[in-house]
Amino acid sequence: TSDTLPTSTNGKKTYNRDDWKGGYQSLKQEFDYWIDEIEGEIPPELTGTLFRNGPGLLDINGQTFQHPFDGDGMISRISFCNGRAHFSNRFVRTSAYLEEQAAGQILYRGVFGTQKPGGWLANAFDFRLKNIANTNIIYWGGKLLALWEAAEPHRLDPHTLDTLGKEHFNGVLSEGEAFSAHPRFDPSSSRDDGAPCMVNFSTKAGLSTAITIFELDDKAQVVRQHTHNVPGFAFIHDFAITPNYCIFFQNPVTFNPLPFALGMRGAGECVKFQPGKPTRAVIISRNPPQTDKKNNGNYRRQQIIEIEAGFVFHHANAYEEGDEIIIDSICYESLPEVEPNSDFRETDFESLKPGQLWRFHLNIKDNTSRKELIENSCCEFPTIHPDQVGRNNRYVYLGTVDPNVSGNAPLQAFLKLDRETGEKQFWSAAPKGFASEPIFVPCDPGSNTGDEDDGWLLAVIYDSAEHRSDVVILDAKDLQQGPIAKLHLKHHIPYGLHGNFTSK
Ligand code: 3ON
Ligand code: FE
Repeated sequence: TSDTLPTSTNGKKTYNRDDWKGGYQSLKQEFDYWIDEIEGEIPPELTGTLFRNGPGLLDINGQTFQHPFDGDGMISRISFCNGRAHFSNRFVRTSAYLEEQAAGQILYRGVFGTQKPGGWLANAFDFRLKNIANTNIIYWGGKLLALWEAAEPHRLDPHTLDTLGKEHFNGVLSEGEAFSAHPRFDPSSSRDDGAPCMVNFSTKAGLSTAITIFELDDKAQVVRQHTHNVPGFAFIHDFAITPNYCIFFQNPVTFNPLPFALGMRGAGECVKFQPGKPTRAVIISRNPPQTDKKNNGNYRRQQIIEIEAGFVFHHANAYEEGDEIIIDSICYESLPEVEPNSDFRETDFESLKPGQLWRFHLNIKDNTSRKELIENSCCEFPTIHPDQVGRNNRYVYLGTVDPNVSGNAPLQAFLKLDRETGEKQFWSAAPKGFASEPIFVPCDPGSNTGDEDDGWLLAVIYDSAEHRSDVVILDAKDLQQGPIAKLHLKHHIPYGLHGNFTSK
């Protein structure tokens, strides 16, 4: 029953799977209200808007999606002003969302195994991609954009959250062209006289993979774009930047499109991890050729260093130090294959390998590398102070398991690591609370002490005891004291993926 928490050989079990499962129910309703159930106090200086994205639907009329990553994108918006907070959520009106809602059934295959009803015959040779806009949401250059890595962004109205259409950046992207869900924001770009710039990428995978890098100025105009070919198939979810480089990890995977073509599996389920095989760190210069002295040719410098990294989705940050690029990444020793008829709601967490935070030192002078384990506990969703992107960051914040867990389990806590002193701080929502990506919000510049951890950590917690979600505000200087405010929503928010805070 849900009152007793069974223990495992692997330390303590701090959750019940049935409790966890509740966070993967669809949220079909759209809300718009001032949050009035608040424990603690919202800091009056906290001003701005937290946008989050994630799968809001996990089924259509009871036809369940095979995997949460196939769920339609739903935007949650929490606005803070004068110590009050307003909540609103809207589904991204992608064309496929509208069609499927009108039909009341699944009409598209999903990348992660969702099939149209009717068996493989009904799915074979249907290569249409459903752009579900479910992975991230950014506000940049006056545009609010919902991102999904395999196709173009959807633009939304920041006030009404209405979907305005697909965004192609004045024809830079073609119809259906990929634009990753993990842009990085360079706080100060030397190519733009120190102005901030957004860097993103797309991949076009085949026998070799084309990686295109886009740099957008603060008006969301693409000001630089270059394409590079790397040998072999690549599945790249995230990347990292430094002032002079973009760094991609090409995971050791193979891709066999046959089961996808034949209607047996989703495209993402045809990606097979190759345990023990090296990862290729692909380092691409952000500078135009003429300033790249080490490169005599007329192409931008590109370098590949082989490392042992397992499988990587997310990077925390990267920076340059002498001849090295240092990059911190969440690595999985192995990645389980998704079985076609398995149900993600029955995930056996303990049988899976945890994601752990590793540091890689990539020596670009002699093409060597070394790695060190930074954090042994299972973690995901690393974040840092936005001003430290591409620079040496002292602090990293992560979603993690309860400190009593060794091994793999759902995220229930937040962890702050001090890379200078080695100090760790935790706050755990176990046993009933389940965590998601934390977002670091720097304090108002006026009240700034100048410390890198002067700010708040914002996150959505699913409270399984009440089957609703809370927005928690933690003091980033002191996670251990617990939330300084807990904002109780009137409903749950299905476990999300990524989001961003804007003070604009
Ligand atoms: O050949 C390509 C293979 C492929 C996988 C074709 C492709 C471009 C269509 C493709 C598509 C990839 C896509 C659409 C990836 C989408 C990923 C996504 C929506 C989310 C990834 C999330 C990653 C993590 C680590 C999430 C963690 C979640 C938790 C810890 C739970 O709260
Ligand atoms: Fe991601």
